[in-house]
Amino acid sequence: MKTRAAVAVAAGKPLEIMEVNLEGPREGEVLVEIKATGICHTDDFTLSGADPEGIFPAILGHEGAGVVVDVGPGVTSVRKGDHVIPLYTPECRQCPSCLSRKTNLCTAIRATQGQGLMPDGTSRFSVGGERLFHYMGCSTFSNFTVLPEIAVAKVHPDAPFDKICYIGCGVTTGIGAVINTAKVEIGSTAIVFGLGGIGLNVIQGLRLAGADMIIGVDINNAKKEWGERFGMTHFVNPKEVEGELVPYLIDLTKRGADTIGGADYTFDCTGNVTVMRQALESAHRGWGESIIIGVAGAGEEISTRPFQLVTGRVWKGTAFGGARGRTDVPKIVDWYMEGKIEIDPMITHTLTLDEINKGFDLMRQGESIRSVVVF
Ligand code: NAD
Ligand code: 022
Ligand code: ZN
Repeated sequence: MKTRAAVAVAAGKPLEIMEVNLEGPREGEVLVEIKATGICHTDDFTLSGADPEGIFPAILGHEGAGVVVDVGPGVTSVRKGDHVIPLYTPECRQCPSCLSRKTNLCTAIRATQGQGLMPDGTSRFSVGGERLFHYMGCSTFSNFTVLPEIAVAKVHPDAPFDKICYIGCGVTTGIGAVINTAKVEIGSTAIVFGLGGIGLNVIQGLRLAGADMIIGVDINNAKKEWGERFGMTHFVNPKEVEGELVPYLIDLTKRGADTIGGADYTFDCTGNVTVMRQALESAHRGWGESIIIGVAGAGEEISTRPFQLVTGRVWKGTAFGGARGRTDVPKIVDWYMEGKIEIDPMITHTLTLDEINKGFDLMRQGESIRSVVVF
Protein backbone atom coordinates (compact mmCIF):
# COMPACT_ATOMS: atom_id res chain seq x y z
CA MET A 1 0.00 0.00 0.00
CA LYS A 2 0.91 3.68 -0.17
CA THR A 3 1.11 5.94 2.88
CA ARG A 4 2.13 9.51 3.60
CA ALA A 5 5.19 9.89 5.80
CA ALA A 6 7.83 12.36 6.94
CA VAL A 7 11.12 10.86 5.77
CA ALA A 8 14.50 11.60 7.36
CA VAL A 9 16.48 11.49 4.12
CA ALA A 10 19.86 12.39 5.63
CA ALA A 11 21.40 13.72 8.86
CA GLY A 12 20.93 17.44 9.43
CA LYS A 13 18.25 17.89 6.75
CA PRO A 14 14.59 18.74 7.36
CA LEU A 15 12.12 15.87 7.11
CA GLU A 16 10.58 15.45 3.65
CA ILE A 17 6.87 14.69 3.42
CA MET A 18 6.18 12.13 0.69
CA GLU A 19 4.18 9.11 -0.31
CA VAL A 20 6.04 5.87 0.47
CA ASN A 21 5.35 2.17 -0.04
CA LEU A 22 4.42 0.02 2.93
CA GLU A 23 4.22 -3.77 2.79
CA GLY A 24 1.52 -5.53 4.81
CA PRO A 25 2.09 -7.28 8.14
CA ARG A 26 3.93 -10.60 8.15
CA GLU A 27 3.76 -13.32 10.82
CA GLY A 28 3.42 -11.83 14.31
CA GLU A 29 3.05 -8.28 12.94
CA VAL A 30 0.25 -5.73 12.85
CA LEU A 31 -0.57 -2.85 10.50
CA VAL A 32 -1.51 0.29 12.43
CA GLU A 33 -3.08 3.51 11.18
CA ILE A 34 -1.29 6.18 13.21
CA LYS A 35 -3.79 8.89 14.20
CA ALA A 36 -1.40 11.14 16.15
CA THR A 37 2.28 11.31 17.12
CA GLY A 38 4.32 13.41 19.50
CA ILE A 39 7.72 14.85 18.61
CA CYS A 40 10.43 13.97 21.17
CA HIS A 41 14.08 14.96 21.66
CA THR A 42 15.39 11.60 20.59
CA ASP A 43 13.88 12.08 17.13
CA ASP A 44 15.87 15.32 16.84
CA PHE A 45 19.01 13.74 18.33
CA THR A 46 18.90 11.14 15.55
CA LEU A 47 17.90 13.59 12.81
CA SER A 48 20.75 15.96 13.73
CA GLY A 49 23.36 13.26 13.06
CA ALA A 50 24.64 13.38 16.68
CA ASP A 51 23.29 9.87 17.33
CA PRO A 52 26.09 7.44 16.37
CA GLU A 53 23.47 4.71 15.88
CA GLY A 54 21.30 6.83 13.57
CA ILE A 55 20.58 5.23 10.18
CA PHE A 56 19.26 6.99 7.06
CA PRO A 57 16.99 7.17 5.16
CA ALA A 58 14.49 6.38 7.88
CA ILE A 59 11.00 7.13 9.15
CA LEU A 60 11.43 8.54 12.65
CA GLY A 61 8.86 8.97 15.44
CA HIS A 62 8.26 6.82 18.53
CA GLU A 63 5.39 8.52 20.41
CA GLY A 64 2.21 7.50 18.58
CA ALA A 65 -1.33 6.23 18.93
CA GLY A 66 -3.60 4.63 16.36
CA VAL A 67 -5.87 1.80 15.23
CA VAL A 68 -5.05 -1.74 14.13
CA VAL A 69 -6.22 -2.11 10.52
CA ASP A 70 -4.75 -5.54 9.67
CA VAL A 71 -2.94 -8.38 11.41
CA GLY A 72 -0.49 -10.96 10.09
CA PRO A 73 -0.66 -14.73 10.67
CA GLY A 74 -0.38 -15.92 14.26
CA VAL A 75 -1.38 -12.63 15.89
CA THR A 76 -3.63 -13.32 18.89
CA SER A 77 -3.38 -10.43 21.36
CA VAL A 78 -4.88 -7.68 19.18
CA ARG A 79 -7.39 -7.54 16.31
CA LYS A 80 -8.66 -5.12 13.66
CA GLY A 81 -10.21 -2.05 15.23
CA ASP A 82 -8.23 -2.18 18.48
CA HIS A 83 -6.76 1.14 19.61
CA VAL A 84 -3.04 0.82 20.31
CA ILE A 85 0.08 2.69 21.38
CA PRO A 86 3.35 1.56 19.72
CA LEU A 87 6.11 0.53 22.16
CA TYR A 88 9.79 1.30 21.58
CA THR A 89 10.39 -0.98 24.55
CA PRO A 90 8.42 -4.13 23.64
CA GLU A 91 7.15 -6.72 26.12
CA CYS A 92 7.33 -10.32 24.86
CA ARG A 93 6.76 -11.90 28.30
CA GLN A 94 9.04 -14.80 27.26
CA CYS A 95 12.66 -13.60 27.05
CA PRO A 96 15.01 -13.93 30.06
CA SER A 97 14.65 -10.18 30.74
CA CYS A 98 10.84 -10.21 30.76
CA LEU A 99 10.82 -13.39 32.86
CA SER A 100 13.33 -11.97 35.35
CA ARG A 101 10.74 -9.43 36.61
CA LYS A 102 13.79 -7.25 37.35
CA THR A 103 13.82 -5.12 34.16
CA ASN A 104 11.50 -3.81 31.44
CA LEU A 105 14.23 -4.07 28.79
CA CYS A 106 12.80 -6.92 26.71
CA THR A 107 15.45 -8.45 24.45
CA ALA A 108 13.21 -10.38 22.04
CA ILE A 109 13.70 -8.05 19.03
CA ARG A 110 16.47 -5.80 20.33
CA ALA A 111 19.12 -6.54 17.69
CA THR A 112 16.94 -5.92 14.61
CA GLN A 113 15.19 -2.92 16.20
CA GLY A 114 18.55 -1.19 16.66
CA GLN A 115 19.33 -1.84 12.98
CA GLY A 116 16.09 -0.18 11.85
CA LEU A 117 14.61 -3.48 10.72
CA MET A 118 11.67 -5.72 11.55
CA PRO A 119 12.43 -8.93 13.52
CA ASP A 120 12.84 -10.95 10.27
CA GLY A 121 15.68 -8.61 9.24
CA THR A 122 13.81 -6.70 6.52
CA SER A 123 12.05 -3.34 6.22
CA ARG A 124 8.38 -2.84 5.29
CA PHE A 125 9.02 0.72 3.99
CA SER A 126 10.45 1.78 0.63
CA VAL A 127 10.30 4.66 -1.83
CA GLY A 128 11.20 4.47 -5.53
CA GLY A 129 12.72 1.03 -4.98
CA GLU A 130 14.99 2.26 -2.16
CA ARG A 131 14.66 0.76 1.33
CA LEU A 132 13.66 3.08 4.18
CA PHE A 133 14.62 2.08 7.73
CA HIS A 134 12.26 1.76 10.67
CA TYR A 135 13.08 3.74 13.84
CA MET A 136 12.99 2.55 17.46
CA GLY A 137 10.65 -0.18 16.23
CA CYS A 138 7.87 2.40 15.79
CA SER A 139 8.19 4.87 12.84
CA THR A 140 5.17 6.90 13.91
CA PHE A 141 5.91 9.79 11.50
CA SER A 142 3.97 7.74 8.95
CA ASN A 143 0.18 7.58 8.59
CA PHE A 144 0.46 3.76 8.49
CA THR A 145 3.20 1.63 10.05
CA VAL A 146 3.90 -2.04 10.69
CA LEU A 147 4.80 -3.17 14.21
CA PRO A 148 5.57 -6.47 15.93
CA GLU A 149 2.59 -7.68 17.98
CA ILE A 150 4.75 -7.55 21.12
CA ALA A 151 5.37 -3.84 20.49
CA VAL A 152 1.79 -2.60 20.75
CA ALA A 153 -0.27 -1.88 23.86
CA LYS A 154 -4.04 -2.20 23.48
CA VAL A 155 -5.70 0.79 25.14
CA HIS A 156 -9.14 2.22 26.07
CA PRO A 157 -11.14 2.72 22.84
CA ASP A 158 -12.56 6.11 23.90
CA ALA A 159 -9.20 7.72 24.70
CA PRO A 160 -8.30 10.66 22.39
CA PHE A 161 -5.35 9.80 20.13
CA ASP A 162 -4.01 13.37 20.05
CA LYS A 163 -3.46 13.22 23.84
CA ILE A 164 -2.60 9.60 24.62
CA CYS A 165 0.14 9.47 22.00
CA TYR A 166 2.26 11.29 24.63
CA ILE A 167 1.90 8.17 26.83
CA GLY A 168 4.00 6.38 24.18
CA CYS A 169 7.09 8.11 25.60
CA GLY A 170 7.08 11.24 27.79
CA VAL A 171 4.20 10.59 30.18
CA THR A 172 5.14 6.98 30.89
CA THR A 173 8.83 7.83 31.24
CA GLY A 174 8.21 10.58 33.81
CA ILE A 175 5.47 8.92 35.85
CA GLY A 176 7.10 5.49 35.55
CA ALA A 177 10.44 6.79 36.86
CA VAL A 178 8.60 7.79 40.07
CA ILE A 179 6.37 4.72 40.47
CA ASN A 180 8.46 1.87 38.98
CA THR A 181 12.09 2.96 39.28
CA ALA A 182 12.22 5.11 42.42
CA LYS A 183 9.13 3.58 44.06
CA VAL A 184 8.52 6.87 45.89
CA GLU A 185 6.66 6.56 49.22
CA ILE A 186 3.99 8.89 50.62
CA GLY A 187 5.58 11.84 52.45
CA SER A 188 8.89 11.74 50.53
CA THR A 189 10.93 14.78 49.55
CA ALA A 190 12.03 15.04 45.90
CA ILE A 191 14.00 17.30 43.57
CA VAL A 192 13.35 17.36 39.82
CA PHE A 193 16.09 18.86 37.61
CA GLY A 194 14.73 20.12 34.27
CA LEU A 195 11.04 20.99 33.93
CA GLY A 196 10.38 20.05 30.29
CA GLY A 197 8.17 17.40 28.78
CA ILE A 198 9.72 14.73 31.03
CA GLY A 199 10.28 16.68 34.26
CA LEU A 200 6.67 17.90 34.39
CA ASN A 201 5.52 14.29 34.19
CA VAL A 202 7.92 13.36 37.01
CA ILE A 203 6.27 16.15 39.02
CA GLN A 204 2.76 14.86 38.41
CA GLY A 205 4.00 11.33 39.21
CA LEU A 206 5.34 12.63 42.54
CA ARG A 207 2.00 14.29 43.30
CA LEU A 208 0.27 10.97 42.50
CA ALA A 209 2.70 9.10 44.79
CA GLY A 210 1.99 11.52 47.66
CA ALA A 211 5.36 13.26 47.93
CA ASP A 212 5.38 16.13 50.47
CA MET A 213 8.04 18.42 49.09
CA ILE A 214 8.50 18.60 45.31
CA ILE A 215 11.33 20.95 44.38
CA GLY A 216 11.73 21.87 40.72
CA VAL A 217 15.08 23.14 39.39
CA ASP A 218 15.33 24.89 36.04
CA ILE A 219 17.45 27.66 34.52
CA ASN A 220 14.34 29.03 32.80
CA ASN A 221 12.06 31.03 35.13
CA ALA A 222 9.11 30.46 32.81
CA LYS A 223 9.10 26.86 34.08
CA LYS A 224 8.05 27.92 37.62
CA GLU A 225 4.42 28.36 36.61
CA TRP A 226 4.52 25.10 34.63
CA GLY A 227 5.86 23.15 37.59
CA GLU A 228 3.30 24.61 40.00
CA ARG A 229 0.53 23.64 37.59
CA PHE A 230 1.39 19.94 38.16
CA GLY A 231 2.23 19.87 41.87
CA MET A 232 5.67 21.45 42.38
CA THR A 233 5.92 23.03 45.86
CA HIS A 234 9.25 24.93 45.52
CA PHE A 235 11.15 26.34 42.53
CA VAL A 236 14.89 26.97 42.32
CA ASN A 237 16.69 28.73 39.44
CA PRO A 238 20.38 27.75 39.77
CA LYS A 239 21.36 31.04 38.10
CA GLU A 240 19.73 32.98 40.92
CA VAL A 241 21.23 30.97 43.79
CA GLU A 242 24.10 32.72 45.58
CA GLY A 243 26.93 30.24 46.03
CA GLU A 244 26.78 26.52 45.22
CA LEU A 245 23.51 24.86 44.17
CA VAL A 246 23.97 21.52 45.99
CA PRO A 247 24.43 22.93 49.54
CA TYR A 248 21.49 25.25 48.85
CA LEU A 249 19.24 22.30 47.95
CA ILE A 250 20.49 20.21 50.89
CA ASP A 251 19.63 23.07 53.22
CA LEU A 252 16.19 23.50 51.64
CA THR A 253 15.34 19.83 52.29
CA LYS A 254 16.18 19.86 56.03
CA ARG A 255 13.00 18.96 57.91
CA GLY A 256 12.19 18.75 61.64
CA ALA A 257 14.91 16.95 63.56
CA ASP A 258 16.87 16.13 60.40
CA THR A 259 19.80 18.51 60.27
CA ILE A 260 21.61 16.58 57.52
CA GLY A 261 19.31 17.43 54.62
CA GLY A 262 19.12 16.12 51.06
CA ALA A 263 16.13 14.73 49.18
CA ASP A 264 14.83 11.18 49.43
CA TYR A 265 14.63 11.09 45.62
CA THR A 266 16.16 13.25 42.88
CA PHE A 267 15.59 13.04 39.12
CA ASP A 268 17.72 14.29 36.23
CA CYS A 269 15.46 15.29 33.34
CA THR A 270 18.04 17.38 31.46
CA GLY A 271 20.53 14.92 29.93
CA ASN A 272 23.33 17.24 31.19
CA VAL A 273 26.09 15.27 32.98
CA THR A 274 26.94 18.18 35.31
CA VAL A 275 23.31 18.28 36.41
CA MET A 276 23.36 14.49 36.91
CA ARG A 277 26.17 14.97 39.44
CA GLN A 278 24.27 17.76 41.20
CA ALA A 279 21.22 15.48 41.36
CA LEU A 280 23.19 12.64 42.95
CA GLU A 281 24.90 14.91 45.47
CA SER A 282 21.66 16.58 46.56
CA ALA A 283 20.21 13.18 47.52
CA HIS A 284 20.07 12.43 51.26
CA ARG A 285 23.10 10.87 52.92
CA GLY A 286 22.43 7.25 53.86
CA TRP A 287 19.45 6.53 51.60
CA GLY A 288 18.82 9.17 48.91
CA GLU A 289 18.31 7.79 45.41
CA SER A 290 19.04 9.71 42.22
CA ILE A 291 17.40 8.59 38.99
CA ILE A 292 18.94 9.49 35.62
CA ILE A 293 16.23 9.92 32.97
CA GLY A 294 17.94 12.39 30.64
CA VAL A 295 19.90 10.94 27.73
CA ALA A 296 23.40 12.45 27.50
CA GLY A 297 25.26 13.12 24.25
CA ALA A 298 27.37 10.36 22.69
CA GLY A 299 30.62 9.77 24.59
CA GLU A 300 29.75 11.86 27.65
CA GLU A 301 30.64 10.55 31.12
CA ILE A 302 29.32 11.08 34.64
CA SER A 303 31.52 11.46 37.69
CA THR A 304 31.36 11.95 41.44
CA ARG A 305 33.52 11.08 44.43
CA PRO A 306 33.03 7.43 45.52
CA PHE A 307 32.41 8.86 49.01
CA GLN A 308 29.00 10.01 47.74
CA LEU A 309 27.99 6.37 47.18
CA VAL A 310 29.88 4.93 50.13
CA THR A 311 27.76 7.15 52.34
CA GLY A 312 24.63 5.52 51.03
CA ARG A 313 23.45 7.51 48.04
CA VAL A 314 22.20 5.38 45.15
CA TRP A 315 22.63 6.19 41.44
CA LYS A 316 20.04 4.61 39.12
CA GLY A 317 18.88 5.03 35.53
CA THR A 318 15.60 4.33 33.85
CA ALA A 319 14.44 3.54 30.31
CA PHE A 320 10.79 4.22 29.45
CA GLY A 321 10.19 4.74 33.19
CA GLY A 322 10.79 1.07 33.90
CA ALA A 323 7.36 0.40 32.37
CA ARG A 324 6.38 -2.96 30.89
CA GLY A 325 4.58 -1.55 27.89
CA ARG A 326 1.75 -3.98 27.21
CA THR A 327 0.94 -4.24 30.92
CA ASP A 328 1.52 -0.69 32.19
CA VAL A 329 0.65 1.61 29.24
CA PRO A 330 -3.07 0.62 29.20
CA LYS A 331 -3.20 1.42 32.93
CA ILE A 332 -1.73 4.88 32.38
CA VAL A 333 -4.31 5.53 29.64
CA ASP A 334 -7.02 4.54 32.15
CA TRP A 335 -5.52 6.92 34.75
CA TYR A 336 -5.82 9.69 32.17
CA MET A 337 -9.43 8.75 31.36
CA GLU A 338 -10.25 8.75 35.12
CA GLY A 339 -8.67 12.18 35.61
CA LYS A 340 -5.88 10.86 37.87
CA ILE A 341 -3.25 12.38 35.60
CA GLU A 342 -3.27 15.34 33.23
CA ILE A 343 -1.97 15.50 29.69
CA ASP A 344 -3.93 18.14 27.78
CA PRO A 345 -2.17 21.28 29.11
CA MET A 346 1.27 19.86 28.26
CA ILE A 347 0.37 19.54 24.59
CA THR A 348 1.16 23.11 23.65
CA HIS A 349 1.09 22.72 19.86
CA THR A 350 -0.95 20.60 17.42
CA LEU A 351 0.31 20.39 13.83
CA THR A 352 -0.40 18.68 10.52
CA LEU A 353 2.14 16.27 9.02
CA ASP A 354 3.13 18.98 6.53
CA GLU A 355 4.06 21.24 9.49
CA ILE A 356 6.19 18.61 11.29
CA ASN A 357 9.49 20.50 10.80
CA LYS A 358 7.92 23.47 12.61
CA GLY A 359 7.38 21.10 15.56
CA PHE A 360 11.11 20.33 15.59
CA ASP A 361 11.92 24.07 15.55
CA LEU A 362 9.57 24.75 18.48
CA MET A 363 11.26 21.96 20.47
CA ARG A 364 14.78 23.21 19.65
CA GLN A 365 13.84 26.74 20.68
CA GLY A 366 12.32 25.50 23.95
CA GLU A 367 8.97 27.04 23.01
CA SER A 368 6.91 23.86 23.33
CA ILE A 369 6.37 21.32 26.06
CA ARG A 370 5.00 18.85 23.49
CA SER A 371 4.04 19.25 19.84
CA VAL A 372 1.70 16.64 18.43
CA VAL A 373 1.12 15.87 14.75
CA VAL A 374 -2.44 14.82 13.95
CA PHE A 375 -2.88 12.83 10.73
P1 NAD B 1 13.09 19.55 27.47
O1 NAD B 1 14.05 20.24 26.60
O2 NAD B 1 11.63 19.75 27.25
O3 NAD B 1 13.38 19.94 28.98
C1 NAD B 1 14.65 20.08 29.53
C2 NAD B 1 14.56 21.15 30.62
O4 NAD B 1 15.81 21.20 31.30
C3 NAD B 1 14.30 22.57 30.07
O5 NAD B 1 13.20 23.15 30.76
C4 NAD B 1 15.61 23.32 30.36
O6 NAD B 1 15.40 24.68 30.65
C5 NAD B 1 16.13 22.55 31.57
N1 NAD B 1 17.57 22.66 31.80
C6 NAD B 1 18.56 22.71 30.87
N2 NAD B 1 19.76 22.82 31.46
C7 NAD B 1 19.54 22.85 32.79
C8 NAD B 1 20.39 22.97 33.92
N3 NAD B 1 21.71 23.08 33.79
N4 NAD B 1 19.83 22.95 35.14
C9 NAD B 1 18.48 22.85 35.28
N5 NAD B 1 17.63 22.74 34.24
C10 NAD B 1 18.15 22.75 33.02
O7 NAD B 1 13.41 17.98 27.39
P2 NAD B 1 12.48 16.75 27.79
O8 NAD B 1 11.58 16.40 26.66
O9 NAD B 1 11.86 17.01 29.11
O10 NAD B 1 13.58 15.58 27.90
C11 NAD B 1 14.52 15.57 28.93
C12 NAD B 1 15.52 14.45 28.77
O11 NAD B 1 14.91 13.18 28.97
C13 NAD B 1 16.16 14.37 27.37
O12 NAD B 1 17.54 14.11 27.53
C14 NAD B 1 15.46 13.17 26.75
O13 NAD B 1 16.23 12.58 25.72
C15 NAD B 1 15.32 12.28 27.96
N6 NAD B 1 14.36 11.15 27.85
C16 NAD B 1 14.73 9.95 28.41
C17 NAD B 1 13.89 8.85 28.37
C18 NAD B 1 14.28 7.55 29.03
O14 NAD B 1 13.60 6.55 28.83
N7 NAD B 1 15.32 7.51 29.85
C19 NAD B 1 12.65 8.96 27.71
C20 NAD B 1 12.28 10.20 27.17
C21 NAD B 1 13.14 11.28 27.25
C1 022 C 1 13.05 8.18 24.26
N1 022 C 1 14.29 8.10 24.76
C2 022 C 1 14.75 9.35 24.92
C3 022 C 1 13.78 10.19 24.52
N2 022 C 1 12.73 9.45 24.12
C4 022 C 1 14.98 6.93 25.05
C5 022 C 1 16.17 6.67 24.42
C6 022 C 1 16.87 5.49 24.73
C7 022 C 1 16.37 4.61 25.67
C8 022 C 1 15.16 4.88 26.28
C9 022 C 1 14.46 6.04 25.97
C10 022 C 1 17.10 3.45 26.01
C11 022 C 1 17.62 3.16 27.27
C12 022 C 1 18.28 1.95 27.19
C13 022 C 1 18.17 1.50 25.90
N3 022 C 1 17.47 2.41 25.16
C14 022 C 1 18.74 0.23 25.39
C15 022 C 1 17.73 -0.85 25.47
C16 022 C 1 18.36 -2.20 25.23
O1 022 C 1 19.50 -2.27 24.81
O2 022 C 1 17.65 -3.21 25.49
C17 022 C 1 17.16 2.30 23.81
C18 022 C 1 15.89 1.85 23.40
C19 022 C 1 15.58 1.73 22.02
C20 022 C 1 16.55 2.03 21.07
C21 022 C 1 17.79 2.46 21.48
C22 022 C 1 18.11 2.60 22.82
C23 022 C 1 16.22 1.85 19.62
O3 022 C 1 15.20 1.31 19.27
N4 022 C 1 17.03 2.31 18.70
C24 022 C 1 14.81 1.53 24.40
ZN1 ZN D 1 10.86 10.00 23.46
